Amino acid sequence: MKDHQAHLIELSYDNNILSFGDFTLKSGRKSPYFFNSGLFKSGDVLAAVANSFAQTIIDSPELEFDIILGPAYKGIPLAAVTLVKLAEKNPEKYGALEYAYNRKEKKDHGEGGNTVGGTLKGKRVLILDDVMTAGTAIRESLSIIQAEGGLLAGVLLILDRQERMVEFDHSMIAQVKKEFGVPVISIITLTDIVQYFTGKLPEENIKKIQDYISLYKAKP
Ligand code: OMP
Repeated sequence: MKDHQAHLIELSYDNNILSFGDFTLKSGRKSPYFFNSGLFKSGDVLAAVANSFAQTIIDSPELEFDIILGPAYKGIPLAAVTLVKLAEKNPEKYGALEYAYNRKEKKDHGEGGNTVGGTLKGKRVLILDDVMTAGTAIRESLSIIQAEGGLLAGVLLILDRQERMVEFDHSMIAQVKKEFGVPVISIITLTDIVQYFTGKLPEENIKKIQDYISLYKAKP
């Protein structure tokens, strides 16, 4: 595990972003852990996540894109801080990179359209989002790109929970790769979380996660 990944896991745990307990997910699954990016609310945490996203982009040359889409709501600040960090790290390459986000509600006056920021039309779009479980959120982002005439270039996430979709045995990652042939990359995975906390958390917490994994883990 790279330093920035371990740092992000540690900081997330310290700030209750990553917590262990009993949670009900969007998919209806009962999970023994939850990652709440709604709690990225202080400068040091946002700086760490921005750094991890930017570093992951720099370390992943297979991500070839023209614009970043930060889906509303949680993806919006994540995309914005990542752009700032990329421009800081490599102003020549990333200084003019743009981002866009969608509106949750339709707008028929003013600037019009359902996205704000750079235009997606004809561009290779990188989706940047927080967590993937059963893949519903990503599907919504894919339909935004399609509606705006963009092309999917890849997906970049903070956490891949490595779970199967509701209707299939495989993950949304496998589905996106099959349908679009583009990379889906995450800063951390559930495997990283288990590795990081083994020996640090009570055995009982790790056991609950292992049981959860055997119920919902995606088939390769
Ligand atoms: P899927 O749409 O099933 O892939 O779930 C991903 C979404 O669920 C995220 O965008 C969050 O809104 C929410 N979520 C989390 O934020 N953290 C988690 O650990 C798990 C979920 C979830 O509900 O599955």
